[in-house]
Amino acid sequence: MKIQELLETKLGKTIKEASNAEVYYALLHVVQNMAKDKEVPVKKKKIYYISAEFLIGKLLSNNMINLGIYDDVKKMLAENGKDICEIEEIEPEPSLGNGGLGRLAACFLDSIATLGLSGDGVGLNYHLGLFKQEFKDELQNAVPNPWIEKESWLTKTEMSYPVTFGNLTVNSRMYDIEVTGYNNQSNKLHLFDLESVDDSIVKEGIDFDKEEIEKNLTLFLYPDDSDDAGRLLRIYQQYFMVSNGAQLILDECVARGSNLHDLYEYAVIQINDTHPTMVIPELIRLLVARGIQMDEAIEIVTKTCAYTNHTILAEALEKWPMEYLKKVVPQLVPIIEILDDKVRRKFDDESVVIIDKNDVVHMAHIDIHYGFSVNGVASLHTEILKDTELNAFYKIYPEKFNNKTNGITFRRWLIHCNPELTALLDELIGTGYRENAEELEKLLAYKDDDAVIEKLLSVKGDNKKALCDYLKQTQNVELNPESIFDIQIKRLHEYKRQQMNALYVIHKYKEIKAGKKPSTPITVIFGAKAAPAYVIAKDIIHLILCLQELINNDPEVSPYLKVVMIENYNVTKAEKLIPACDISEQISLASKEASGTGNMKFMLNGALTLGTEDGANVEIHELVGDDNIFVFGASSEEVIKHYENADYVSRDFYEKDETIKEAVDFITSKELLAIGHEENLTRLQNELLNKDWFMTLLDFKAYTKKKEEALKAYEDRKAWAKKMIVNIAKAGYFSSDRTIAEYNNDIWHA
Ligand code: GL9
Repeated sequence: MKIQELLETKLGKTIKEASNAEVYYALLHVVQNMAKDKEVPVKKKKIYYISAEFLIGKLLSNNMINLGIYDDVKKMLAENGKDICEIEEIEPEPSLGNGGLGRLAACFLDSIATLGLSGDGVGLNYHLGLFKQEFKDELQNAVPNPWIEKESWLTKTEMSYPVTFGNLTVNSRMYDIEVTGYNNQSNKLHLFDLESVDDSIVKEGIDFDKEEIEKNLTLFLYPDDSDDAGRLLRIYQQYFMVSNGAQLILDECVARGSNLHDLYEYAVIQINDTHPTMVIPELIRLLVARGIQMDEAIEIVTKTCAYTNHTILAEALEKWPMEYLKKVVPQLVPIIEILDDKVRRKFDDESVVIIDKNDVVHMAHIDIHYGFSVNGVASLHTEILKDTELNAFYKIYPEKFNNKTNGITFRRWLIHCNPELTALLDELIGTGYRENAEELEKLLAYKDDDAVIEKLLSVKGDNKKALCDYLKQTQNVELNPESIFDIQIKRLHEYKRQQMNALYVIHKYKEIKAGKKPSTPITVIFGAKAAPAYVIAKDIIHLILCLQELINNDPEVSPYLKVVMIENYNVTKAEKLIPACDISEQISLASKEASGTGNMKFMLNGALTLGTEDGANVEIHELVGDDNIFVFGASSEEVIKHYENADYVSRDFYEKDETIKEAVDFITSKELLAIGHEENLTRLQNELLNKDWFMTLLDFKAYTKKKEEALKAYEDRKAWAKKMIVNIAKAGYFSSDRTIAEYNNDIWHA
């Protein structure tokens, strides 16, 4: 049956007569069923990608693109008076992730299916998501983000497992989301949930009783962990996720013919950061319960599990006090003790133990000793892991360490979000790049073609206009599409240095006030959520919102400079921002950003990177060459030395440099204090002066200098467009299809 007929049968009326919402839900069902028909039975080995986050974004258009029906449906809807963009707006965005790590997991599922591999995601079904960000009084306000509707992409399954915490046993419920591959089979994302969860316990903002585990277990991703109850809740969540995952994996492998002694021939489990680490002792426990000897169980699990490290920041290398584990998962404690004991017998090195002398359990150490692969997510990051952070482990297990530079799916981050650029590429180089991303290189042939340059600039211009319209509608801000769009969108964290960009804005504001006007107006756009317990991150948002208020309402300045902080930045907003960007801000302190993936999305959409030699920026730089990127700042070696010698003193930079001093002083100027709160602004200023742990002032001068260079380069439109072409042409390397092919060749062998 044709899609129109299927839809109209489902609707019980014609598409013309139906509302946008009715069409959306009817399409959802039709597309969901088409995806289900594409599921291919597994041969033997299956990949299980287990992760606390899956930042999947809206699914309708993505699935239609992957199923190859998007263009037809769009046309058919238009013929019936319906605009596909308006129908997309109806879909709520699933709120199952926070940042790059979660979005990476989503891109990976897309590529696993696209490459025809059999691989499912395993995670949790958070009812209220991360949180929804609202701005009030120039401050971030966190409220619940309910996203699950009666009819949704989630399919309730028959699967349910018992999970025991101390003396409480709960029964889970598994929900599935179809994961479509581009022109290929589909896999599944399994999200575990608890039917007794009750959102009505959420009172003020996102506050709730953290001890009511049966009611709160799957309410929020990353519940506040600033107290004991919050930290315990995170362990409850993690164990719930991995115990369900482990039971599912064993059942499926047995059903496929495994005798469990050969589990590793039927399953490979990729552990996404340390949140799912307890899957290792849990699997060991379950194997022993099914009659396998402890030593053999440990060996089987070690051959089945592989670990990806996503950060060198201590906050994500989780460590749990043994007393917490004794409370939540007493059944794992004897196993973790055995794992620790084996390590202690083999290695006389306190830095690699599992349970340290303070009775704290190092989750990453479990992954490294009892997994067969450890990978970083960009070349520089993997080198830093080997040389410094995980050096003691690298010496023990050099063969386990490998790099897998991150990637992004071009289906969402080009074909879907930038149809105009996609059409231009199709016209110039054919459609082969859609399946073989390296074919984008063919675009290089057009570097000196004036007609192509003209078209490319006009596509960018159209995308900027579309963003202006969207922001006018959603945030009531008026932007100039002829200005330079300088965009920094990512989680808010001091290491990512949104505060350095804000100091630049101050610097520019002061210059304009003093009569030095930029020849092309500049629009600086930020989008970021701050963890609700991260005080300085929220102060940085406050500063940006105050600057937005001050600058946009100053008739002397606003024709030349505008500042916008996007409210509730998410995947859907990223899809509108990235195609419209000129300058991609990737300004983390070198050594701190493991990879970054936004940097890749911007490059692919023809933005030029202004960045430090950090994470995958290093690889972008190598690919495009010095002339097509703006690189600045201290190197990772210098930064690591500063930390080792503890010799960075931010106040010295402040005292020695007038520009820095002026910008930092302005944070508590009468202009900003008239708009914002003294407490927040003073606290942030003091942090920069007395601590500045991520060395903002160290790189500030180099940053402003490089940014001026980029702004100047923008004036020569033709030369700029050539740089855009090189960036797009070289972005093929960053397809997640390449990354997943590497995971499969080197680690999974599925
Ligand atoms: C992150 C890194 O900070 C990013 O640099 C990296 O690109 C991604 C994906 O590998 O992983 N590590 C990490 O803990 N997060 C990352 O984004 N955090 C969250 O997403 C919460």
